[in-house]
Amino acid sequence: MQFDVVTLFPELVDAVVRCGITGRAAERGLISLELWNPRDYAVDVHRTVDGRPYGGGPGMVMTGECLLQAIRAARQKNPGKVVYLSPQGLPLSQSLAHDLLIENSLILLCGRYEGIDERVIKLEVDMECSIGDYVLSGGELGAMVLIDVLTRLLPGALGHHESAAQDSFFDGLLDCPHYTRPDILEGYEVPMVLKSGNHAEIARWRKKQALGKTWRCRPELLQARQLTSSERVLLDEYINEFESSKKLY
Ligand code: 4GX
Repeated sequence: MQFDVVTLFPELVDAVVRCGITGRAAERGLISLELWNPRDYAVDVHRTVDGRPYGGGPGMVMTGECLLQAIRAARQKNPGKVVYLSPQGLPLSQSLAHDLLIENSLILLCGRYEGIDERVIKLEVDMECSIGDYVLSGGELGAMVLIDVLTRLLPGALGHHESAAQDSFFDGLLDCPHYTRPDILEGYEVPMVLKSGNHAEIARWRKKQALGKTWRCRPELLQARQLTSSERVLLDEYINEFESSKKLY
C-alpha cells in the first residue's frame, strides 16, 4: 500500500517507517511512504504557508495554493483518495480500516494551525477521517495512526505470533489478560488454569475473561455484538463471580 503524506513536519511522519511492525513492512515493500511538504511549494522569500483568518479571530489558517500544489504533485505520482485528518471526520474504527484496505494508495493530508483553507477540502479532499474526539496539534499523529492500523491488516505484515493479538478486536471484544514468568510477581500469582496444560479450559478461561473485561470496561461493545449461547453462559458465570467477590469487601 502506498501512503503519500502532505505535511509541514515530514520528519515526524517518517518515524513510522523506521520502527516496529510498520518499519519492517516498509523494509519488505508492503508499504511505501512518500512525504510532500507544502513549504517546498511556497514561492515568497519567507516560504509562507499560513495566513490570518478572514473574518478575524485567533490563530492562523494553512493557505490554499501550496497545499493544492503539494496534493496534486502527490496525486500525479501516486493516484489515490485524499484523506484529510480532522476531528470532523468519519471516526476511525477497525471496520473503517477494513473498508479502506481496498485502496492501493492513499494521500493523507495533515493540517496544522486552526485548519486548512476550506476550498482545499472542497477541491481535493475525498474523505475526512478522525482518530478520536480530542484535539491534536496537527493531523500527523492521525496519519501515523491510520498508516499503522492499515499496515497491520496487510497480508504478511504480522508474524504468526503477532497476528493472534489482532483476533481479539476482530471478534469485537477486548483482549484477555496475559501473563509470563515469574509465577508470582509481588504476591500476585498467575491464574492456575494457565499452567494446567488443559487447552480447552485455557481457551474457555480466556474467552470468559475477554467477555468479562468488555462487560466491565466497554459495555457498549457488547450491545453492538450478538453473544452466542455459550458466550452468554461464560459472561453470566463471570458476572456472578464478580458480584459475589464484591460482597466479600
Ligand atoms: N483526528 N487534528 C487537524 C487541524 C484542523 C483544525 C480545525 C480542522 C479543523 C485530528 C483528530 C485532530 C487537530 C487534525 C486539528 N482541522 N485529526 N487539525 N482528532 O485533532 O484526526
